[in-house]
Amino acid sequence: MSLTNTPPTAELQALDAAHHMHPFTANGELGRKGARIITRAEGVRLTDSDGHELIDGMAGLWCVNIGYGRSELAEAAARQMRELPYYNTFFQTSHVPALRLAARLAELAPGDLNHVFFAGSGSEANDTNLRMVRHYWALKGQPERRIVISRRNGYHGSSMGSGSLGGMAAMHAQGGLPIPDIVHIDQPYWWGEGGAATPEDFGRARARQLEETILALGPERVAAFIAEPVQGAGGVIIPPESYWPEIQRIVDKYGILLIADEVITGFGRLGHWFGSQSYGIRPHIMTIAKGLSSGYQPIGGSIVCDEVAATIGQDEFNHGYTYSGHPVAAAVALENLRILDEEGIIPRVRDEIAPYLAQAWGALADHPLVGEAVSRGLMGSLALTPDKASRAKFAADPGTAGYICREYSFGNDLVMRHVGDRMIIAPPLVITPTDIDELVARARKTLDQTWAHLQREGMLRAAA
Ligand code: PXG
Repeated sequence: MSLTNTPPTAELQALDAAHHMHPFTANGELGRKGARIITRAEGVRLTDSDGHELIDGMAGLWCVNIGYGRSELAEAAARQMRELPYYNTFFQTSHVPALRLAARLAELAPGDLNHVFFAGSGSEANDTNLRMVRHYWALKGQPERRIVISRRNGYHGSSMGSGSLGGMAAMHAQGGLPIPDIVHIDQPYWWGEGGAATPEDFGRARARQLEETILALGPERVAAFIAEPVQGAGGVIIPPESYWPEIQRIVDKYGILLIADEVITGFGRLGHWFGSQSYGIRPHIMTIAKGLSSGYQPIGGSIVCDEVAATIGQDEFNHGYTYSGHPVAAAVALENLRILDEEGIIPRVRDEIAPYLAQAWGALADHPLVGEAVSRGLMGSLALTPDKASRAKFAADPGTAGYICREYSFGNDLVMRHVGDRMIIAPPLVITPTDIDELVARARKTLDQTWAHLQREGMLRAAA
């Protein structure tokens, strides 16, 4: 039964398979299987073309912070389209939505992060950051400071620059990435890589790789370090508490710029406006996108500190996008920020919803398939393992068990993603305790089915 007036699913899938190239997808295989077609959404729930209702455990792609169906944002967009649908901010012009949004972001951002360079996405914003930090050092008379240090299994976008900043091996394997002068260090992933060390010792050791790398390269060649406060696309990797204070110490000691990629952690996901506030990090630049507009419009940007902005402002910065500060996107973002603020969504996440999720999601750790069940704010993950005690990986190729689990999850009307053999969630911030109970119940059923499947297929074996 279709709840909408859309054509039958098979017809839509055939059109999709014939003409639509999906991102991060083996399109031939998807074409044979047929994509799930999402037609409507409200609150934390999606409806597909067959009328199934799913809980969206991923807030779209980590972005629909205020939930679906907020007509105020549609009205803000329509109003702005009638008044001024487009104008640019190049060549000595400005417009009201962009300047108001910049001013609002300066108000919300911590410290002296008072200046905003707009982009259309997180990838574009990180490309801006890469050029901005190198140009900053050139203007400071240190043009040899070009290297940006980032992390393996970090994610910063999909363009040549941002994909190079990211540390995704599968991305680097295609199309000639990374570009020069980007150096990757290891991630603070204790469960997967910490061995016998305590989480705290391991977190400190991984942070000290930054110092070792700066010293090996020569501090005079290092421009910046970029990292996500909590790695999202890498599998919701929550760093040990020792990690960020040590990173901050090192960044301060060598005077390099710190870029916090807040594309996922910004706008309430960790119970503060920005993840940096949750960890006490003091970045010089923050990358933003996604939750800035709750995904209702494509918009991103860089929030830049006084000193970097003043230095960049000495010269013409030869950089910008047609849609930098797009008026419709900016108007929608402003309305989204108003709702986040006036409805007290972020303090509710911090004081009520995140602790509730931590307890309900954390309880999945008793499942035989689950090595750890962790969350921070409204980002959560499970490590699937054939042997909890030894934190073992599966003998099967990485991601095989995770993919099976994801398929059961979709079958149970829960959008839960897999990254390798980690299962991840990042629901809309407006999720209620009742919805969380439902989400966790579906996740548990999914784990039971996955465990039975793996047992049946003889796949509960640890890698040698
Ligand atoms: N930084 C971070 C931390 C991100 O998570 C980007 C930058 C790039 O943003 P744009 O708007 O250019 O996509 C992201 C995006 C996944 C997945 O598989 C995650 C993202 C994008 C696509 C897929 O979890 N994050």
